[in-house]
Amino acid sequence: VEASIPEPQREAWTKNQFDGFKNKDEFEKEVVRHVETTLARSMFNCDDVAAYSATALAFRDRLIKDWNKTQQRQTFTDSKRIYYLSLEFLMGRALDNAMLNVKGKDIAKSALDELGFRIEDIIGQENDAALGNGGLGRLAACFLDSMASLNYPAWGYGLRYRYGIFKQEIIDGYQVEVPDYWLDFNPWEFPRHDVTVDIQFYGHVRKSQDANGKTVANWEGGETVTAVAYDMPIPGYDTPSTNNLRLWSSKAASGEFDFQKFNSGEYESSVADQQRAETISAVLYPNDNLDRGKELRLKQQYFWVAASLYDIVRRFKKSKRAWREFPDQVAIQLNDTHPTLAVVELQRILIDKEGLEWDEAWAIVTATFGYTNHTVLPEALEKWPVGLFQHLLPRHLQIIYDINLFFLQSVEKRFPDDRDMLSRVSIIEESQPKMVRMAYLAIVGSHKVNGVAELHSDLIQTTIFKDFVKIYGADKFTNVTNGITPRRWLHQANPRLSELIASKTGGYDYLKDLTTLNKLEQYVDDKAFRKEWAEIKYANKVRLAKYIKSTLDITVNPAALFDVQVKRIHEYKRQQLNIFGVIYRYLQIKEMSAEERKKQAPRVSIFGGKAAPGYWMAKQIIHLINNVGSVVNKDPDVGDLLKVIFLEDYNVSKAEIIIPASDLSEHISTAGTEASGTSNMKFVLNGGLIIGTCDGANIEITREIGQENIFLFGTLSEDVEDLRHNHTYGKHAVDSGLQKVFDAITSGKFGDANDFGALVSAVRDHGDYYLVSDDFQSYIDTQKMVDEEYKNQEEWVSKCIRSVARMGFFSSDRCINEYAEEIWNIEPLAV
Ligand code: NTF
Repeated sequence: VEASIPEPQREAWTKNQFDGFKNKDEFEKEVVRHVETTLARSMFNCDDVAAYSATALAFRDRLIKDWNKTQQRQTFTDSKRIYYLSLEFLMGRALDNAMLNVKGKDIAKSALDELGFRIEDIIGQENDAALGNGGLGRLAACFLDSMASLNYPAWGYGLRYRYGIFKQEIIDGYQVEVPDYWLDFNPWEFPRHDVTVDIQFYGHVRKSQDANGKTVANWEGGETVTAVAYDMPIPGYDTPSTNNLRLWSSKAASGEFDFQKFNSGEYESSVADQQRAETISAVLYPNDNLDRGKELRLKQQYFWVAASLYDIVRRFKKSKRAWREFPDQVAIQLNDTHPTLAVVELQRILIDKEGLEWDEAWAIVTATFGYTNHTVLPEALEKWPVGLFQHLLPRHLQIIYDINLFFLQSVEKRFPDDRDMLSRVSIIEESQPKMVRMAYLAIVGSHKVNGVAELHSDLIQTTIFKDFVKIYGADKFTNVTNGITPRRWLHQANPRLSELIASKTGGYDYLKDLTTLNKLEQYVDDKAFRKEWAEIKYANKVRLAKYIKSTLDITVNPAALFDVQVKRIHEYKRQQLNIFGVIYRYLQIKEMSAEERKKQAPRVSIFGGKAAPGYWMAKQIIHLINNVGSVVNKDPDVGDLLKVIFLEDYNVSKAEIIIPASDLSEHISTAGTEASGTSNMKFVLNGGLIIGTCDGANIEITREIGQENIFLFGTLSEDVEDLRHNHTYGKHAVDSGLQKVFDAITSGKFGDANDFGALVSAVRDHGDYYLVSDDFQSYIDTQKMVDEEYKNQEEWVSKCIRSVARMGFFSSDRCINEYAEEIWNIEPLAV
């Protein structure tokens, strides 16, 4: 307000508004201007990188206009906002997305052409913003796209990691990790050096009496680190709404303390302080579905949460409303338990800083937060040692103890006869050492808890959070099945298919209401349409085949069935089942006569995905896949019948090439382990079929597209426990087909058998926790069905079209509307 221009001078501002380019010529002018002035280059030294930079800057200018307007409008109307707190945002590239969302890609394409560049090459220059591990981070990115596209006043809050998820190299069949320094040139972020928050760690709590004799807690001393805001514009599709993603970067607090150190000759230790501060936002933890409990991770969490809440509260206070109106203005969604400290921090602000009474404050807190659970895997549920909390966040630990005390008191009143209940639901686990159970804290501190697919939401209510359903009633728990943005995952990744769909459904409006895809169903029997459809799939496969040739120097036949499994490598996702199946197929081919071989359907098995650097078993799986590939791919008996490909460094931009090229994708987790999965949705939406287990969103995909259009197999989730029990008591013999696979591995056919001993014995000797042996036969049988059905291409393509037509439900727009209505109580605000 202090910086606003006085009335008489505003006219000069209004008449000089920058409007951005409106046509090709204006765009060209913008690009040339950026090359020559912003980048200080010329037509004599403009390479692809410079052309990318200038193009990005021109589109950025466009976005900023809408972004400013959107933010001004949100401030002016003082409407309720949703704040999405996520430690991961797996955004991928921004330029293509920005061009498509503002409908400027055609202009850019012809302009760049005239200036001497191919738009695909220019798009390819951008580094992925890879600030996430997998599904959880990509979901957050899809949500940002949907919130902006649906005009919800929404902000994302996260960390600005200097290093995103590592880059994966495959050397001699092994994964090697390379740091991902992605910030060299990032035109999409705006440093806000004026938006900073000082964050405190360690120290101690002093209690004193205020003027009214009330005890107040004061947290003082310790270390201070400064959070600096970096903002990224998030454009909506075909709307001026442009939301903000605010990422915090850490730097040393510039207090007098530093000065004294410099002056007193402690230069080195002063620089060391600086580095310690910068370490907080230096690196994304590379684990997917695993909690490792490192102190720096807890520091990251508090740093990010405290800065975000300070920002949110500061914004709320500008409106001068009463505190009890806070939940009418602010909704905060916790993406998993990573931001759960926000619950404690808001309670601390309200009672320690703003002087509210506990109960009044707590009512505000619980009305503000919602919590999304993304996993039931015990190793992924966050717990922090009480001692670490005491050391790092002493005041927060006190508040957690109080939250727990009041919670347990209320439980005891309602269930006086259930003696075990209190210890079961306590936020503090009475173990050695004692632990803070973050999921329980998140449940107690939120008004809604949701899972991410129907089966998963049922499972959390009947297993890990069962007691809380008894305590709070079923209404506090709900399901919001995940979704994906059709803008990136169809329109951007598969432009030709998008164009074909638009030509049949009446334009690109289907991108705003994905349920209108159902209009496609009437063309299933249209031969010409099917032919066009098949041609597009083939072209996408040719593109992937070229990519495989250029990166791995392996020739694959685009007419073969492309069978794809790309996702983080994890035992529960069972890439080992897939590769064992591939080995089985190979052994069968080897046994066949030349005549029999001719009848076989050729296949390319494509894998991709990163293993967490400390996950040894996952790395063994990668190694086995690569070794199998190097044997199979050069075996003359096999030829085109089978190729095994491991694509290096799977990420969002590679997914955009791989997914549209798949005929069959694998989503084969042990039933009950994959909370939802979202790539399953992407593959079907791009006209590929699925082989999968009855797990996560596969179940709802089946319900939507029909069971005749999906290849389901394997154990059901309700039977998993009994089967595991059988293994424990030795009541299971390894499947005979799988035994042949193991024999081949142990004979050294795929390299030193010792290398893969652990993979074999996990199944054979150590209880087969993921039920690979139990599901092997039905997996192989189902793959046989796939082979047969793929031979009938007309029927196969019909299935693909029908499936796509029925995928409307899986748009992240549907998903965000459900959150908005059921959890956030928030309305769209058109700009
Ligand atoms: C993941 N969870 C699940 O494993 C996926 O099934 C799901 O699709 C995504 O979340 C998004 O909901 C996690 O990454 C975590 F952190 F919870 F383990």
